[in-house]
Amino acid sequence: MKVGVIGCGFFAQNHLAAWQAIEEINLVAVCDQQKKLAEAAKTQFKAQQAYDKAEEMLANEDLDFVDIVTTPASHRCLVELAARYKKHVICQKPLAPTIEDAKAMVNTCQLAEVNLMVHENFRWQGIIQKAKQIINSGTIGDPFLAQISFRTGYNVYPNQPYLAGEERLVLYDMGTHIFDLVRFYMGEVSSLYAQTHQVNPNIQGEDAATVLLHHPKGTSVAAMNYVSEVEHDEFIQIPIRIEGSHGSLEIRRDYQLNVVSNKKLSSHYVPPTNYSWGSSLGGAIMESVVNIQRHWVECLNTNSEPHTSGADNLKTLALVFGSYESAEKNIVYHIQ
Ligand code: NAD
Ligand code: 89V
Repeated sequence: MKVGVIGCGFFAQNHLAAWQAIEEINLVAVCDQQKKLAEAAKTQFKAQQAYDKAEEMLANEDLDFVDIVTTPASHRCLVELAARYKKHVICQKPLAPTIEDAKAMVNTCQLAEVNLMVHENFRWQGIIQKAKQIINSGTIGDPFLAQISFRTGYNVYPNQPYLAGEERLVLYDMGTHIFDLVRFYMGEVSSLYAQTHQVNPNIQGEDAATVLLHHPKGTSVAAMNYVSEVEHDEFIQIPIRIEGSHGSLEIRRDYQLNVVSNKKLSSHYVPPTNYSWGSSLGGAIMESVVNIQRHWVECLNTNSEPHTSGADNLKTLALVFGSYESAEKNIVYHIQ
């Protein structure tokens, strides 16, 4: 399968390394409006061509799909460009700055009959998948409470300077991941209540948020921030605790997954698969990127819908934008 990658900045290094490792993939072209980044990616990841204009790449190359790893403001025009060229398309999270943009993108891809997957990688970490398998096996019974958090003092701004200027920060950048996990484990949400704070005075947006989410048969508590100074900073692991009618499970630091069922404890050590090239964000991220990109290849081979298709991701984005509305108006927000 022939891929062209658009955006060769910070996070694209992980996509590119993963494409290089997937046997079925031929990295035909890379594109970045900063030509030197495209040239560097071409050399490092052995692509055949480098471009600084996405349309030129699409017009010149015979691609099976494009992979968009730019920041969100450009996502809509690039996804719609790919759809115009009838290319299947992967797009990084957050899919778009507004729900209207996101719906339009999903609609355009449906009309063009191309697949759209949001590169929502967190659920593809091995330990997160293992916890899901345990829940599906019925070991802890029916889940009624989930606590999912991402609270870190890790300085995200040197790698991603644009985050400091975002008027909407942690719910938008990190909430997309956390709400996807909420839906993955607990199903759809009927209403939510959110509170946000800006703790760091040197940035534009909210950097701390806590959200209570109501499901038809349970509750989730999602907490996220980019400011907590704690003894064990778990960046980029995600502590999760899920309680069910017959037991509970907990993802703890150092890749420990503890399960209590019928009063018995079993402990599993689920470290990420270690890829030789690594990732500046850690092994769990690299593993999740390889896994989601393999999933995409399998979906194209079997003509099936990716788990985090554009249409699926609209439900995650509804929680992101609903949380902002809840926090701004101090109301319970009901999901339509
Ligand atoms: P970045 O700014 O480092 O890289 C984006 C690149 O896209 C830049 O080099 C820019 O020149 C290029 N670009 C922008 N518009 C373009 C266009 N129209 N045509 C060609 N090139 C264009 O940003 P980043 O930190 O790599 O973030 C990219 C995306 O990845 C964001 O959506 C971000 O949320 C996401 N991200 C995800 C994770 C994760 O763990 N899943 C981590 C970091 C970033
Ligand atoms: O996942 C992300 O989008 C990143 C980070 C994990 C650092 O928040 O912005």
